[in-house]
Amino acid sequence: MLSLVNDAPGKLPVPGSDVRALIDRGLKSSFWQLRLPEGLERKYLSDSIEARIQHTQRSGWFALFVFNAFLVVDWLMASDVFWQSVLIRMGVFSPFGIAILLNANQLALLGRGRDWVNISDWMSLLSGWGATLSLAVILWMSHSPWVYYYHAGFLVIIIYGNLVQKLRFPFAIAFSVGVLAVHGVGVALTDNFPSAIRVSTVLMLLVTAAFTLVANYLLERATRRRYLLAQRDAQMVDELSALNAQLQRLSRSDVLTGVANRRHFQAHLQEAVSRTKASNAVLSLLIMDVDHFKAYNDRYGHPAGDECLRQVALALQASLRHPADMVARFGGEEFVVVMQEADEAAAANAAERLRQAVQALCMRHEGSGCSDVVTISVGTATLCPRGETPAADRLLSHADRALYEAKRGGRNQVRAYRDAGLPQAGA
Ligand code: GH3
Ligand code: MG
Ligand code: MG
Repeated sequence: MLSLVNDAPGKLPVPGSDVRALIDRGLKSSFWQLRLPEGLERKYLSDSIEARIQHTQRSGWFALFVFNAFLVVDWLMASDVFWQSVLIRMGVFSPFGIAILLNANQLALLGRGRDWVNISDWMSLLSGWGATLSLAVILWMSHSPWVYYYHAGFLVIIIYGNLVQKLRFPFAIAFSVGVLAVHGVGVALTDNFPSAIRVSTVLMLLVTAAFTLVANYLLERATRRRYLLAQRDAQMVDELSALNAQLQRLSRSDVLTGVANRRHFQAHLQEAVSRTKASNAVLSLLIMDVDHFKAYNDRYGHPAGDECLRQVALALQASLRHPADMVARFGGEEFVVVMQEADEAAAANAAERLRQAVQALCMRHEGSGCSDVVTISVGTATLCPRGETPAADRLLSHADRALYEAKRGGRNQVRAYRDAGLPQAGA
């Protein structure tokens, strides 16, 4: 199931809130609402932080390379301050950028899960501003006649921050405003800035900032929606598998008693028999039938009969010792137990224990011809790996024959089917 997280690694479900409803609310939110519903927002930030750090690092190394490659442009357009540019780009900004990129993971962990105070975003923002300031200082120092055209470099920086680095929208706004401000101050401080170039670069920068911010918003919104859809899918898969598991459980258990039903028993027996044959082991099957149950129903009524069957099933279940042994309702008032790796002696012991357990329930049965309480008769059969097929059916009919003998012998007793011939008295 999807759960909502505050801070990784702890997962905290939001009390009283239904995650599916939160996801649907997020998907239906208005165009202007970027933030996901409370709780989901934190989970989104927490889930996406690793991918964001990775993206920041990849695009950061690429940007650092481009930033230094712009020395070529410095050489062409601001050659009078070329060596200062080398110092600023390679000696000041690059070590700062490299240190951040190498430690991005550790730095990001500091701000993990704390929403806006996300170190990874702050680092990207500060690096972007750092690059902006570097360019501004180079332009401010240079007296080259081409330097006015070099203001187009701010466009590159804005496009990088808003579209390549994909700063989160609030950070993208702060970043764009910062670049515009630095550029504005730079233009104001530059003497004799030709007004045609000044107006056009300011306008171009403004429009570029506006367009890239719109694109940034749309990108972030699409990313968040994709996240919500993926969460909804995961949630649905979880719900379906839970339902499926529940259905499987239901399809395998008996409605009245809760123990395994006949279908499950048959599959289980087939499987157990195959395994037993393959491993040369032994397997025993016990069939139990409540004695004079028709009379019980007649005397105490059908609902009491149902309750009696429930109690018998519980007693049988509780009396099994090995976790792999399985009790199932075979039908009506008949139960079966599959005992893996149990030889004839173990089966006889278990059968007697089950018989006593039912008797010990002390459920009054005045109509019984063999006791004054509810009792069962048990027939057992053991499969030794001698390889005749179909073994499961044979085992069942053997156990049934032994049960028949137990009934014939007076009920409330155990009989075992012996391979050599006729059933004999059990334990
Ligand atoms: P025996 O000792 O030979 O086994 O006699 P019996 O009366 O137990 O056997 P019989 O086959 O004559 O009767 C079984 C009865 O079990 C008849 C049927 O009404 C009852 N029965 C079968 N399934 C259920 C059930 O789900 N609930 C209840 N209350 N009775 C059931
Ligand atoms: Mg019966
Ligand atoms: Mg019966």
